[in-house]
Amino acid sequence: MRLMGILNVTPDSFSDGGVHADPVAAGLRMVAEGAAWIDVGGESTRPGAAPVEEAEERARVIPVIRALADRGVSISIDTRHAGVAAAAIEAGARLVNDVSAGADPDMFAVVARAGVPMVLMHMRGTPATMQALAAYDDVVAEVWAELDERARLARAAGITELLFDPGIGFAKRLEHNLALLRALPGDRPVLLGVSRKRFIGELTGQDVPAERVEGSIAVAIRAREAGVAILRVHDVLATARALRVWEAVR
Ligand code: HH2
Repeated sequence: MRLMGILNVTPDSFSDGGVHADPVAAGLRMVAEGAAWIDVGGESTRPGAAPVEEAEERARVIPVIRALADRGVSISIDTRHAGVAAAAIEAGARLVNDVSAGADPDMFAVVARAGVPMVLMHMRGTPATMQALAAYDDVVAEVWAELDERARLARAAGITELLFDPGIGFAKRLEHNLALLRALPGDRPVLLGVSRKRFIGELTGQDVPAERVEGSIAVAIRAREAGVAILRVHDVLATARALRVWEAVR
């Protein structure tokens, strides 16, 4: 399992918004700590977050991507906007991570033309509306079926390499998140993001995201057991250390 370090270049992300005085240094540090990828994002997708103008998002992420890519770092661009994805790829990004799984009508074409892999994440609605849409009869079946439908469209547009993400915390309540984590599929490449998320706070009684590291690591071990390909984390060093011990014991 590879680790993907989260680098939010936003003023309002739920956990690390506004904290990186020097985002390039923060990205390089996560690589030194064991991250194989750095996921650069310029728009918060936390529940209820306000959308960002595309020009503003681009101005936030492109200089950081260029600086890190020039230093040989493998960059993923976390965006819902095809224009931002295109500019990020031009600046050196090698993976597109789209929490809307290609809702922008131009997204699949941009990714296909660039020939880079894409992460399709499950969500319903938008970050502003999603929590009201967290109603499922069979969350596991519905989430993976909805992702399969997005994958069909992505492949039809010419994208050949896909990763799948059940979208923990996106239009999901606690029981939905837990059901999806229990039933992670072993038959396809999965990218998972659970780091410091609200459901961990619900289980441990922690409102402050930075107090959710231990719970995040518990899920990291579950992800490793389930064969997850890439785990998206804030706490690279702590997660890498925990996994190293788990690997040795196993
Ligand atoms: N979670 C967040 C953002 N992007 N991408 C994928 N593929 N999977 C996730 O679970 C995921 C994601 C939300 O976390 P974060 O980036 O820390 O916060 P914010 O959206 O507030 O910037």
